[in-house]
Amino acid sequence: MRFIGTALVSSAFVLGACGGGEKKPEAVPADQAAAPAPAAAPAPATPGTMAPITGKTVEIKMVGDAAGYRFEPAHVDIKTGDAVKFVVVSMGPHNVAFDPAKIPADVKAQLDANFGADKMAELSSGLKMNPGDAITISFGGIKPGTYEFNCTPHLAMGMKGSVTVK
Ligand SMILES: [Cu+2]
Repeated sequence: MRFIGTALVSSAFVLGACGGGEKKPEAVPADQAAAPAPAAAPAPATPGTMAPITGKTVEIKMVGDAAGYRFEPAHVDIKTGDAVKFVVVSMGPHNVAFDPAKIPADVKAQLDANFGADKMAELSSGLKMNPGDAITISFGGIKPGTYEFNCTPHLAMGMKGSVTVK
């Protein structure tokens, strides 16, 4: 009769050996959970967006006659935010084009955008044929400097001008 007790004790040790597989989810540290994504810095004026005209608009005539082809006046002084309106008077087609090689890198994109709907190529307007047709270029967002322009069809005949932004 004394062997019965030994058999019961042996079988009890089989249980309880497993149960280590369960993993607790790692706790998220409180400072990480609460911190929002860093706010984006305020965007600079979007490249490609025309800067509005906030000042005056000065007029330059585009003329062709017996004396030749020219902008009248061939030079104007303006301020940042002013605009220049180029108006066909005679002997079109005329246009307004800045030489990309002569425009500072930090001016180019904004000046290009400032052609607005008149832009046909980089820093260049479309051709205007008839008296009264006009191209208005905003100088909003353009830093002080002198910017030379020309009329593409009449460049070889000396139709050039410049704008100084003060
Ligand atoms: Cu011209």
